[in-house]
Amino acid sequence: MSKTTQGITVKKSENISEWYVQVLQKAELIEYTDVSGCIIYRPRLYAMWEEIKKWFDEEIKKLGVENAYFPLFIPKRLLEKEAEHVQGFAPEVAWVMRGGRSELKEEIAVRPTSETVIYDAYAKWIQSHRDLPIKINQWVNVVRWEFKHPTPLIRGREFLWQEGHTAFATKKEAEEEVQIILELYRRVFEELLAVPVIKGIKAPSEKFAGADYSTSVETLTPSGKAVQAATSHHLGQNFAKAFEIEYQDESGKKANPYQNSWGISTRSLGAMILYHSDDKGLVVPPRVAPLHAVVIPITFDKNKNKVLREAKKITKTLEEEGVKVLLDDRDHYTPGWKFNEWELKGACIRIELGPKDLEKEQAIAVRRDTGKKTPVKLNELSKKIPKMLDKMQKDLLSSAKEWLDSQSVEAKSWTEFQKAAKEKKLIWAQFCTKDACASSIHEESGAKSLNLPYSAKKPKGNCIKCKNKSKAVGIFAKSY
Ligand code: 86X
Repeated sequence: MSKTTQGITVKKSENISEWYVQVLQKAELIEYTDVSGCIIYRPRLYAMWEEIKKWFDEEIKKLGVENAYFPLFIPKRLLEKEAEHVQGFAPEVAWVMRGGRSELKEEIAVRPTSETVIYDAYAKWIQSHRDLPIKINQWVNVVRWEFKHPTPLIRGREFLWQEGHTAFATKKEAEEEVQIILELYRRVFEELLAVPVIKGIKAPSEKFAGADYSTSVETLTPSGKAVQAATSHHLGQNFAKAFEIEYQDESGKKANPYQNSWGISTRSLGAMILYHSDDKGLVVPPRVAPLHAVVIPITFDKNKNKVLREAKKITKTLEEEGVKVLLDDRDHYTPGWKFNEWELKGACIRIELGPKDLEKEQAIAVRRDTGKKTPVKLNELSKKIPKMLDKMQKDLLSSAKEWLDSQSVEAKSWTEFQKAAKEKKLIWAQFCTKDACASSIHEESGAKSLNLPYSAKKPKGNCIKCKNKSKAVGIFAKSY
C-alpha cells in the first residue's frame, strides 16, 4: 500500500484541522513545498477550480466583462498612490529588491491585488463617456506575505482568484453590478459547491479601506470558524480621484467614473472540502467533482472476461452521457481495497459489477456521501446515474444548510453572545455597527463581525455590546 492511499487516521469530530490536511494530502489534492504557505494544487484540485472558473467566466461574459492580464509586478509608487487602501495591508506586501545581483532603483511589489496597476491603465483608457462602461476581469495568482499559521487553501501566501474591475458613468449602474456579482458568488457556493452562504454588507470596520462599501458572502465551516467566501465592493469615486481617472461627460464637463472590484478565490474550495468530506476522506459535490463515477469489476477466474467486457461497456455508455467515469480494472488490487481508495479520493458514485449482478443484469451503485447501495438495471444506468448525481448535489446542500441552521443562534444578551462564541456558533445579534464596538466584541469574545445580512429583520432595540441604539442585525463568529 502506498503512502498516499492509507486512510485518514483522525476523526473530523476530534481534530478537524489535522483531519483536513490529511484529506487534502491523502486524496492527492495538495502537496506542500519548502516555502511555508505555498502549496501545489494537484490536478484533481485544480480540476475543481476549473469548474468554478468555467461557470463564473461564462456568467460574467454574459454581463459584458472581458478577460485581460495585468503584470505581476507593481512599482512601489503606484501601490502607494491610494494611501488608505495600502494602509493596514503594507506588512503583507512581498517585495522584489534585486534583479540578479543589482539592487533595483525602485522596489517592486508582487501583486497582492491589482487595483493600482489596473486603475493606472484606466486613467489612460477612459477619456470620454463613450469609453464607459469598462469591465475587465483577470484570473491570476496573488501573494500576501502572511505570518499567521497557514491553512491550505484557507490561508496561505499565494492563492488563485479572479479579480473583476469595472468603471461606470453612473453610481446607479455600478451599484446594480455589485449586487449582480454578489448573487453570482452566492450561486457558485450554493449551486456548485453546495455550501450555504449569507449575503450582506460589511460593517464599516470590516469594509475594504478603498471602498465606499463592501458586500460579501459568508459562511461558518464545520471547524466552527467562519470564512469570508467572496466580496463585491463599490469603490465609489475614491480610486478614480486618486488615480486621476477623468473623462468628459456628455455635456463636456470633467467627471470621475464610479468603480467596483470583486473577487472569489481558491479559498472557496477549502470551505467546500471542510463542509462535505468525512472520516473516510473526500466528498465532492458532483458539479465540481473531477470524478463522478468509478466502475469496479468484481471478478473471479471463471467469469472474468464476461464481467470485464460488461464493465467496459457501461463505462463507455456513461461517458457518452457526460458522466466523468473511470473503469478501475487494475488487477493487482482487491475490490475492497479499491472501494477504500475511491472513498478516500471522493468519487461521487461507485459502481460495483460482479458475476451475480451480471446474472440479474444489474450493477450496484453506491453513493459516496450516504453510503447507500442501489441496484440499477444495466440498461438504466445511463439514465439513473445522472439522476443520482443531481440528487446527491441537492442533498449535500440541504444537509449543509441544516447544519448551518443548527449552528446559528440569536444572542439576546452579551452573556448569551459570549456563550455562543465559546461554542463556535454563528451568532446573530443587534449591532450599532460602530468600529469601536466591533473591536471590543472581537477582543472580549473572539468573534468577529462578518457582515450585516440582507435577509435579517430590521434592527430593534439596543446593540448587544454597547447598548446604544441598534443600527442593524449583524452576524458574528470566530474566523480563520
Ligand atoms: C483588498 C480588494 C479587492 C479585487 C477584493 O476584495 C476583490 C478583488 N480587490 C482587496 N486587499 C487589498 O487591497 C490588499 C492590498 C495590499 Cl497592498 C495587500 F498587501 C493586501 C491586500 N489584501 C486585500
